[in-house]
Amino acid sequence: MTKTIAVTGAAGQIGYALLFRLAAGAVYGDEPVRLRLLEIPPALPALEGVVMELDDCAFNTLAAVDITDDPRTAFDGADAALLVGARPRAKGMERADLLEANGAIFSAQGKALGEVAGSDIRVVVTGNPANTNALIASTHAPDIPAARFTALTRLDHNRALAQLAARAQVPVSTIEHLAIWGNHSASQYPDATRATAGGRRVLDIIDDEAWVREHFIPTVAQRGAAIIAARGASSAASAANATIEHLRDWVHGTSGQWVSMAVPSNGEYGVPEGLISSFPCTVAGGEHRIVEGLEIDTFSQARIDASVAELAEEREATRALGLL
Ligand code: NAX
Repeated sequence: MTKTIAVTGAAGQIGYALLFRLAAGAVYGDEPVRLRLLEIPPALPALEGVVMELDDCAFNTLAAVDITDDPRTAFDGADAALLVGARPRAKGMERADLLEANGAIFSAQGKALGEVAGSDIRVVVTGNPANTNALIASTHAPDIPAARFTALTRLDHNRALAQLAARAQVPVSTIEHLAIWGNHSASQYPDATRATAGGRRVLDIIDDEAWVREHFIPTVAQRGAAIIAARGASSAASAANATIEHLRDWVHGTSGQWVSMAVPSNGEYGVPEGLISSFPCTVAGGEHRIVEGLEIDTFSQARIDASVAELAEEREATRALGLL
């Protein structure tokens, strides 16, 4: 059966790296996909050009492409919604201004999702501030279970995997039990304490405690800024890749492997209920589950608490603006 994937901000740079892979079957394999692309009116002409290129790929798996500036049209009957488009922080913009601008976008999109999305909808928010944008959208779609709203920390997870694999000189594919906790921001906590490669503890292989605190954690947390400095533009292909992996694993499952996803807290690990925070998760039967019962050391708990405090502040600021 044809799967409908809605993508917002489709004419942007992540959109350009995302759409061709979605059309080629990166999430649903051989099942045909219909892409519903949402943009603001000034970006629709550019989006038409992207659609011409999609046509010119003649993908066997691409059943249809529709473009629109109306969220209700974009989300109608959607199986998945990738919310990539967001208002970037402009010069001189305060955090409250940013939250307000994005709050307007994500409350309208949440409402539209609640009204018209398919009954099995899965929402992945990539647009920043991703965790809080997901919370705003979820709040405005009370008829969709909160667990169907998630935010992207898979890019942070993949960045951490790459750093660990390079330092331990092991293939990326052998590393398990890595986790990103908290907010998709510089306060996030990339946690390698339980990571293993081929059954061995990665930190034992690396055998350099200072490296974790002085190199690994800041490199992962600041990677987005390093890419902007080098490329003159923010991460796009890697963000698109992570968005696809997040949705693909949510649909198909992780066979017991941990992945990092920002999902609504039920109070796990001291994260206040309702905050959309990153946790180690597994997916089975189309449902994500937070990995429970882990013993968290003092250093890790302090780092988790600090990132979660930032999320709680964003929630308060959003409430103060009347967006929740
Ligand atoms: P671009 O500025 O290239 O594209 C964003 C697109 O969104 C634009 O075409 C714009 O017209 C559109 N847009 C704005 N408001 C919209 C609305 N109300 N409805 C539909 N479309 C709308 O940004 P890009 O580099 O593609 O990044 C998109 C978002 O991803 C940004 O918020 C960015 O901060 C965020 N990122 C998140 C990452 C993550 O790991 N969670 C990593 C990469 C990226 O920084």
